[in-house]
Amino acid sequence: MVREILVWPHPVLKEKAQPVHVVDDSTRALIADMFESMHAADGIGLAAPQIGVLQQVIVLDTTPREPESKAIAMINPEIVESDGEIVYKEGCLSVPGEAEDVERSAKVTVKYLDEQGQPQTLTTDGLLAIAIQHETDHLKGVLFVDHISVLKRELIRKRMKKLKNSIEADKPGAAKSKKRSTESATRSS
Ligand code: QAP
Ligand code: CO
Repeated sequence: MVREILVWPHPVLKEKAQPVHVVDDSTRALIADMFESMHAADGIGLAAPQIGVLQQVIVLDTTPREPESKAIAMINPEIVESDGEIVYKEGCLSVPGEAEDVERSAKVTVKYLDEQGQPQTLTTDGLLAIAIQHETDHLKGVLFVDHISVLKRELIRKRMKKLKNSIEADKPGAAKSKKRSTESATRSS
């Protein structure tokens, strides 16, 4: 089932996710929903808090841009080693239409549980390493916008407010707010 992805600055995105104690069918159902929601939105990574679930679960699928990689789900991921530096223009499904340079480690080692509850260790670099850092940040209530300048963040905050207003205006029975949001869009352009 495709779930609604929360848009920053939704308060749930600032919360810390809790570890999963038992990996069972409900965990696997959550992971299936996360893959479905991420693919429907053309994303390469998604963390459970982005669909309002405060559990330490992330999904990654960088195959659209790195065909040699593979889709992967991680439960209770923990980065245990990082090396080097890389700057990459990151986006986020919770910050639609925005992208900014963020500095990350170039190479990471991550420990996690797989969908069977088995402990795994993965060392990787490239886009997957960036995605792992971006998604594990979400589990701590941290978004890429927390890594950029205050000025850039506040500009994005304004655009997200406008986006939210225009989405609400498009819902049935909201003719009045639609007019307001059209007016404000005209004034600022
Ligand atoms: C996180 O990001 C990430 O604004 C995943 O209009 C970012 O999937 C991992 C997306 C950078 C590695 C490098 C964003 C889709 C998807 C948008 C995403 C949009 C449509 C972002
Ligand atoms: Co994100």
